[in-house]
Amino acid sequence: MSANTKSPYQFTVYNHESGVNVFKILIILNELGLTYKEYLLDFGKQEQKGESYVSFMPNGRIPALVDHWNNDKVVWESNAMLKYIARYDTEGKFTVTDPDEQTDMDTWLFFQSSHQGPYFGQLQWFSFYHEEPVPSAVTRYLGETRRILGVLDKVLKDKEWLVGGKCTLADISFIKCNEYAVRYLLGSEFDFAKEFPHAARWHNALMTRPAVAWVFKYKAEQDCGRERQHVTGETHSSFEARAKGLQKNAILAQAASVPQMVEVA
Ligand SMILES: N[C@@H](CCC(=O)N[C@@H](CS)C(=O)NCC(=O)O)C(=O)O
Repeated sequence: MSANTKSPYQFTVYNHESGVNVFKILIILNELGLTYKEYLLDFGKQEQKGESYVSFMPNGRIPALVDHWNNDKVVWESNAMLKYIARYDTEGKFTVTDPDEQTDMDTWLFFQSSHQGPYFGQLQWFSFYHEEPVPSAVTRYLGETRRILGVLDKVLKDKEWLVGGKCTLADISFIKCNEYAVRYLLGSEFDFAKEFPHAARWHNALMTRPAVAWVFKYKAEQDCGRERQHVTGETHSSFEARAKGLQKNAILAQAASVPQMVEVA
């Protein structure tokens, strides 16, 4: 990659229609009004494992970020990306200055990437995608998912946000996996507000932020229902055929308006 200081947008965000960890990246970029363009990798062609992508993203996964206004600096691991992007949060809207609070923010970012992300992800895998049923794995990860929501609920009992009395990178890092767990992983009987009232109040406050609402709406259009395939039972080929046109429209709409955030009604 070569430096491209002339790029009209600052970042390229490597993404996939179904990407989960990319939500937080799009959210912070929109919250801060930073300019970006997405590059959608084709997982069907295993582009994420291809030589050209892996040459700068050794883990062969999404998301990844290239900062064209900083010598095409590459950043990956979504929470490292959040912290990198926060360099451009000149007003410190989503960061904290007190060193102890900075450590607390890092603690939550590490907890998210070492606990919430992997455990919720394994619950998704064993609930919907693993070839043969493994009930003990589902039980294990269901227990962990509830336990993690319990940890959040407990700390949020006495405070509105995780760190520093305001919404920070730490809060943003949890949004998408919690939303997915509440909507799909924990089943239709699950009552978030009843079981984890403090975590539910915090999550709902995050979801109503305009940038968050915009990213969820935008990603729903981009994803075109892929996330719901396991619920609707739609076959892969029928999905691909239906999604092609819709995705094209969503991407064209986005290309026409990058890098702004549109108002969500
Ligand atoms: N810890 C990583 C997780 C990255 C990750 O698991 N990405 C998934 C999609 S959300 C992926 O690229 N899967 C495709 C693959 O494994 O080939 C992060 O937070 O960025």
